[in-house]
Amino acid sequence: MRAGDEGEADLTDEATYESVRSPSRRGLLRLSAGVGLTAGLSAFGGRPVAAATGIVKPLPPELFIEHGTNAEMRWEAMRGQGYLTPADRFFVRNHVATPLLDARTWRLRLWGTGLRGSPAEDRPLEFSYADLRRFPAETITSFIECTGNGRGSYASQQGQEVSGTGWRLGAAGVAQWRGVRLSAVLRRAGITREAVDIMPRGLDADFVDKGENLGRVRRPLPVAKAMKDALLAYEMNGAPLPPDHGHPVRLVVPSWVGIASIKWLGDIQVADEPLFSPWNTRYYKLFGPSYPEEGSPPLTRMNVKSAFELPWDAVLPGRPHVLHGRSWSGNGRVRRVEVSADGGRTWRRARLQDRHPNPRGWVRWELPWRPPRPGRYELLARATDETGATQPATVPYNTFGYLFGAVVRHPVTIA
Ligand SMILES: Nc1nc2c(c(=O)[nH]1)N[C@H]1C(S)=C(S)[C@@H](COP(=O)(O)O)O[C@H]1N2
Ligand SMILES: [Mo]
Repeated sequence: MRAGDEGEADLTDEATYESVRSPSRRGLLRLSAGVGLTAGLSAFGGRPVAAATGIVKPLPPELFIEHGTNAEMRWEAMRGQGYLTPADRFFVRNHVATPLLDARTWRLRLWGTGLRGSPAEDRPLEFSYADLRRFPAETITSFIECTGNGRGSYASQQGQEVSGTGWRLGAAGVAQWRGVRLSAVLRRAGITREAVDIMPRGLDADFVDKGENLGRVRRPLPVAKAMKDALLAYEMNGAPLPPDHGHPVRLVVPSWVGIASIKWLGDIQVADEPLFSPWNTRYYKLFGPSYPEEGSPPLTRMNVKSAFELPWDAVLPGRPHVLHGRSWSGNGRVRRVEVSADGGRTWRRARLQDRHPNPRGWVRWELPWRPPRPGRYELLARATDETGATQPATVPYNTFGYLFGAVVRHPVTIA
């Protein structure tokens, strides 16, 4: 595969072409000033289709639930799939619209006081896409999960009103990511011992929250995590990164809150002092009566979660079933999954299908179930990870509804 050719392969696909949306085009026009742009309008015939989401890929209703600029995967779409979440059904979480960038003119810019010689923002070190592809490649399998995944359950299970997208559990997916270790690029760029934080920033348009322009999406990451296992990814599941997932290059920060995995990466500030942005001060911290006035520390690892590969409010025939699901944790491997079909009175151990689960991915599980009689049921799944962390019955409220790690009560009807 030749560097630089990849983006076009996706974008000439008829379905993708048809679904290109006007908000994306706005992002594209805005970026045409300084940053590498796609063949752009010509690649799309100059007449992108208007739509509300700003997402490029098709969002068929059997695979997705749309939430404004975001799209959640329906969990039944994982039934019969292998270990990985195919890109066509991987959730999309966009603060603004997907920009269309051209790998051929794209550059990654590194600057700041944590690099030798302290290159200034307007005189950065630059790496082209081809430069990155010349580094040794590495492949990792890792989940990306939105910090607010499961948020809808604060209202539906705990009666609490929280702000943000009311996701069920479909704001998570596992993919195989191929790219370059961030540590290799930071070393090549001359990272110093004094460096403490990096701040990766996306090339999507400025994020405006209730009229206030907060600039481009960017979130500080401690150098220790950056050097440990973060990846500059240019492929997802063996294909070039699709536009909605960060084409041409995104960061993948395994096990951490999804906001750390900055898409459409444009530049990285490397600093010898702590860095701040709204995404580690105002958002992605826990606020509320259970937390300090200034909020919890910025969130890092995701918590333990489980999901059934069933439609929400599924209607199932009254014969025996095999229930399928997946569980994952930002702390490492899931060791045990229990399922209850009687509201949590009795629990049965599910069979784990992945013998040596990937600590950064999920584990698939199954359990036979014979529904006793027709009617409404709530199916519960509770996972425990290798650190002993498990899913409680309830979680403390926080204003943004982050990290809903409690057992989710999945409604089904037996006909
Ligand atoms: N540049 C940029 N990067 C971003 C975002 C964004 O809006 N802009 N959203 C973040 C959030 S909140 C999440 S959960 C993940 C979602 O990744 P996905 O859309 O590939 O599933 O991307 C993160 N990276
Ligand atoms: Mo997110």
